[in-house]
Amino acid sequence: MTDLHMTSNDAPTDSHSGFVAIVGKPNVGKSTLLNAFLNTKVAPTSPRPQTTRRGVRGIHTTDTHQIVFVDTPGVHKPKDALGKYMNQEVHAALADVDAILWVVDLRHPPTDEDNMVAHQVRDLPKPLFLIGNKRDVAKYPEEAMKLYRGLLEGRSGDTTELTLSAQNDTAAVATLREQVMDTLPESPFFYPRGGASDQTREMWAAEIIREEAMKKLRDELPYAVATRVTSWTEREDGLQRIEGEVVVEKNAHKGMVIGSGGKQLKEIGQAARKQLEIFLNRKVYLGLEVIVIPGWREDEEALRELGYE
Ligand SMILES: Nc1nc2c(ncn2[C@@H]2O[C@H](COP(=O)(O)OP(=O)(O)OP(=O)(O)O)[C@@H](O)[C@H]2O)c(=O)[nH]1
Ligand SMILES: [Mg+2]
Repeated sequence: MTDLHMTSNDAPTDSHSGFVAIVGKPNVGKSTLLNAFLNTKVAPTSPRPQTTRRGVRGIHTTDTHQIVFVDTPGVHKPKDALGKYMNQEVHAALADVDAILWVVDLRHPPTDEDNMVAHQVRDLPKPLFLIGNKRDVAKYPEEAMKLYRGLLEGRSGDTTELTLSAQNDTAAVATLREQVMDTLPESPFFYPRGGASDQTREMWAAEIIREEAMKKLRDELPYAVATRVTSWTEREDGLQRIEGEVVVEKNAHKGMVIGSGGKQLKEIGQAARKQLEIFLNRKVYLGLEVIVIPGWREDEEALRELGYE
């Protein structure tokens, strides 16, 4: 391979590259699958639906191929401006990609939300993978798969089907990644080698903090919270000093996030710090503050300010 000409972004001249959307209703395991494809944590995951809010790109590069996976928010009936933005992210991703991974949850039969996804993907003339996820905990995976397959009836393009566990099946995830790679068109690479994501480190860390907040908070609160990183400095001894904000909609929510004696905010901060330390492989100091931006979920300007644009 020594005589291959390299393009400016270090791809061989016969490279293949493209965008691949990961879509599906909330909570089916899209972000878990993205992280498994990349063997690292690019996107937040949690047991709560609607964890992902923006399309996050995760990049996998080999000698000759580059897949840009686009993780998307779960398709649902939007209740506010944030929800509308989330569904728009799915639309935008689907318009721009070379292949589509539709993830479904094998534990349950299809719902209206799966139907909404099926409508969006059925007639797109792109390779489609129907991925039955959570096979490890599904009682009737074959029966469920049959019902999901039924939602694609009449589709004319290529469809590949498989079932797996994004959480545990390392080998199946790697095989799927190879299959996806085979669908990519000839093209230069879109990103330099070495990067796993298109996010800044600040956006990524803010998502880890939000993941921990979503896991700990109850009722409506997980959905009323946004996070951002306001400063990140590196000390000479390598310690990463990160300051972040947890944004809530109302004054009444502030105390609920902080918890009595500050206990809950502390727990959120500790859990987020642990994750950051693991993935950065550095010591981290994480300072968190709770601030109020009234009604941010319905406020277009606030949404933009919080990175939802
Ligand atoms: N048992 C099991 N759980 C899984 C599997 N894949 C994902 N999960 C769990 O399912 C939950 C949702 O996973 P996510 O990856 O956040 O789902 P998502 O589709 O990205 O959800 P949204 O971002 O809300 O649309 C988490 O608690 C995951 O740990 C799997 O293969 N098996
Ligand atoms: Mg997600």
